[in-house]
Formats: sequence, structure tokens, C-alpha cells
Amino acid sequence: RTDAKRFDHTAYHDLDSMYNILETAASENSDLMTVSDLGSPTYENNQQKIVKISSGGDDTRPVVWIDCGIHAREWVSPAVCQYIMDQLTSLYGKDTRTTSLLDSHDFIFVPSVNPDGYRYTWNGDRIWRKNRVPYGFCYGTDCNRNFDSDFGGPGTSDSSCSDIYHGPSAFSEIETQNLRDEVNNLADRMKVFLTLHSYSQLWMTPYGYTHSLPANYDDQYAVAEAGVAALEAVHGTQFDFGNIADTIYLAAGGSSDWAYDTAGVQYAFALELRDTGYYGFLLPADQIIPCGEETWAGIMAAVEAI
Ligand code: ING
Ligand code: ZN
Repeated sequence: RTDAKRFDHTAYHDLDSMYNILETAASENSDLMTVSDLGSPTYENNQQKIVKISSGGDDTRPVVWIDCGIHAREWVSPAVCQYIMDQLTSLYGKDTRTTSLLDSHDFIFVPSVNPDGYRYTWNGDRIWRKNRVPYGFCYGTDCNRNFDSDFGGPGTSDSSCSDIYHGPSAFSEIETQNLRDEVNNLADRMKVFLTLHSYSQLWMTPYGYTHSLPANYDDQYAVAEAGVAALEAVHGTQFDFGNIADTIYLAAGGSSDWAYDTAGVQYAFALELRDTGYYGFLLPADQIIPCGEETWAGIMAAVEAI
């Protein structure tokens, strides 16, 4: 097959190319990997795909949720989602750690939460963050301010021209509705919710909307600490960790606060991947593999620590 597109972590891929790669990988690993539409198509008629990697168990195993690309310009995030999917599918049955993780959990990915925005970073504005729904004179809601976690609270804006516009109401956006509905469907077996951003090198627990700490903060902190230790051991990349509000800034309406508070997922982490600002959102493609390696090492250790 000359048109076969396998995982390729040496370059970033636009939305169509990424979705082609996922379909090819699923067809070549049909015993493990399925790709489907998450829900309704977006404003610009793109699909959010949901990728399930499972070795069996009839949909009863604990779920590890990893979503990527809620912010369009954070290109390394969907790239790392692809890296992890590749690791799981290529090492299952070959590597004992991968095999035991995948024999005891289902892994669910949303490789591009914000496909309209991601497309726009390829054909319009490379540093676009939000989705592309028009509101008045400006475009886009920040999907990570649109969840029902102190909606409209600190660190959000009610101006549609702002990069942190929260949208007209909680869950006004198709992207957040689809994500909400799927997380709710899986909530009773969701062991950990992970949402991947860049950049700043942080592993963050709830909350973003308040400086108060969640009831199980000590447990979430210990898992974050284990994840960061394993991550740092790979390439020496240093991550800070702690609650969102004190680690980065106050920000209401975020997905991980909602996943913890409302969906009831006990471990809900927002990660900021490489780097600390030298390249920022424009992280060179030759850092996809090391970033994938360390992030996956951190996530494996965190899942095992829970
Ligand atoms: N950072 C996140 C943001 O949405 C965050 C930080 C995570 C805030 C989780 C609230 C909840 O601002 C980036 N880089 O987008
Ligand atoms: Zn982000």
C-alpha cells in the first residue's frame, strides 16, 4: 500500500493527515484499536475522534482518559497523544509493562478536542487557541473555560475577542458538550482523567477556579509526584506540580475541575508539556519523541500509583 500512513513522530500532522494515520493504525491493529466519532460535528463540520485502545474485558475495565489539543496552537499535545497510542499498540504482547497496563485498563483518547481551531492553526493563524465559532465581531470560545466549573469565574473573560472567552453559557460549545457526555458515560470506571496542554512543564491537580484544595488533594498530589519523578527520570526534564490555581494561575471553567467535581473522577490532571518558553507553542518537531517518551513514562507511573 503506497498510501498507507503509519504513525510518524518526526513531524506534526494536520487534522486530515492525523485522522488518516489513526484510521490506518486502527485497521492494522483492529484487535486493539478503534476510531469513531465522539459526537456531533463541530461548527465547521469537523469531527472530534475518539480512539479506544483495549485488549478486551467487555467495557468493564478501569479507564485511563487522555485528551489532547483542546487548545489549537499547542501542537505537541496531539503529537504526544499519537505517540502514546503508538506505544500501546506496538508494544502490547511484546513489553510486559505495556501488556499488563493494557490487560487491566482501557485507554480512551480524544486526539483533537478542538479540530476547527487546529485546522485554523495550519491554514490561518499558527497561534490560534480557541474554537472558531463566531460571536459578534470576534471568533472563538476557549473550550477550557466553557465547562460548568465555576463558569465565568476568575481567569475568564466575557469578551468574545479575548483568548480566554468563556462562551455564552457553560457547555455552549459542541466540543465541550461531546466531551462532557462521553466522560459522563465512562465516569463510573474512569480511574484517571488527563488533559494535555503545552507549554510550561507542569503536572496539575484541581482546582483552577479556587485556591481551595480538593478533599483528596494529598492523594492526587502523591500521584502527580510519582508521575513527575518518572517523567523527569527519562530526559531530566523538570516539571513542577500542584493545584492549578497556585501552580499556574486561577482559571475557572476548566475540564479537569469539572471532571473531578461533577463527573466524580478522583484523579483529574492537566499537564503542561514542553517547554518552558524558549520555543513555547512552536516546539520543534524533533522534540515530539523525547516529549512523548517522558510524558508516557510519567503517565504510566501515575496510573500504576493510583
Ligand atoms: N494552560 C491552561 C489554560 O487553559 C489550565 C491551564 C489547565 C487552566 C486546567 C485551567 C484548568 O489556561 C494553557 N496553556 O492553556
Ligand atoms: Zn492549553
